[in-house]
Amino acid sequence: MEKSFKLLTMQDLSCMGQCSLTVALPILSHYGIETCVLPTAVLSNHTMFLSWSYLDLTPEIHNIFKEWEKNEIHFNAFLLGYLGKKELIDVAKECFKKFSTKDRKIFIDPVFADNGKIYPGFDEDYIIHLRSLLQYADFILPNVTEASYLAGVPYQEHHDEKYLKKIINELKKYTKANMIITGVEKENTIGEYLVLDDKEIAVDHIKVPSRRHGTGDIFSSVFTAKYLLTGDILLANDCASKFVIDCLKETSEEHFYGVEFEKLLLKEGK
Ligand code: PXL
Repeated sequence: MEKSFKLLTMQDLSCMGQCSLTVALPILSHYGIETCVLPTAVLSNHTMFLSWSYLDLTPEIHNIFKEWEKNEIHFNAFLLGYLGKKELIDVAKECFKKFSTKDRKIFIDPVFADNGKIYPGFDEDYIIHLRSLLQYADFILPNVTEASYLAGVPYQEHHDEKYLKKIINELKKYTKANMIITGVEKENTIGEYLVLDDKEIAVDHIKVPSRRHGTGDIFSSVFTAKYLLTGDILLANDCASKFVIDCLKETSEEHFYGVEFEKLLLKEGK
């Protein structure tokens, strides 16, 4: 990584709930990556709680862009997470166009669904729009549900190879990016399906019997950091999945809304 390497992460700021920016910022910084933020909205808490407040920051983003242009600011990498609003997909395209260095890397985690279901506030129109963003990515990091919806293949609980191949064939119509499909479940394992330039690899881990919100955000942050530091996709995937699994093991049952990742981050080397 060059000396003044800067990453921009664009996602919401949920004041409470251990997701999006409150996860990406500490993790990327831990790995020594200068992390700039483009907060798309401020929420009281994430949308898996019963209720939440939402302040849309899209109007302010236009002011931020004007100043960045004046100050000739550019970013070497971008990590996109939860956007939540169709207009922000166009804003992301504008952001890549105006503020990318020549050799920029773009990581897109198309956060909008999990466990076969779309999160509150998203619809088919959002997904159609999101497809048009995938062409900009070097890496996409959807979970199986998001990959299914983006591909237009009906979600099925059984994540067999035939189903995954169907999804991948459809996704290839929208992007040339490497794909890291997370949360691929088999009988006793959970893992990732990696679609790289020259090969496809299934990586399996022993299932941890707990689920929490925010694990996808942790995965994409560790993956991005490790890939930028090493250029090794398999290593980045192994580190990200191991970190998520270790965090889940450390998270107490009462901690229902997210993952207790902070103490583990202290122990994590570079
Ligand atoms: O963890 C993904 C995420 C990010 N941001 C918000 C969310 C969620 C998942 O529910 O609601 C606001």
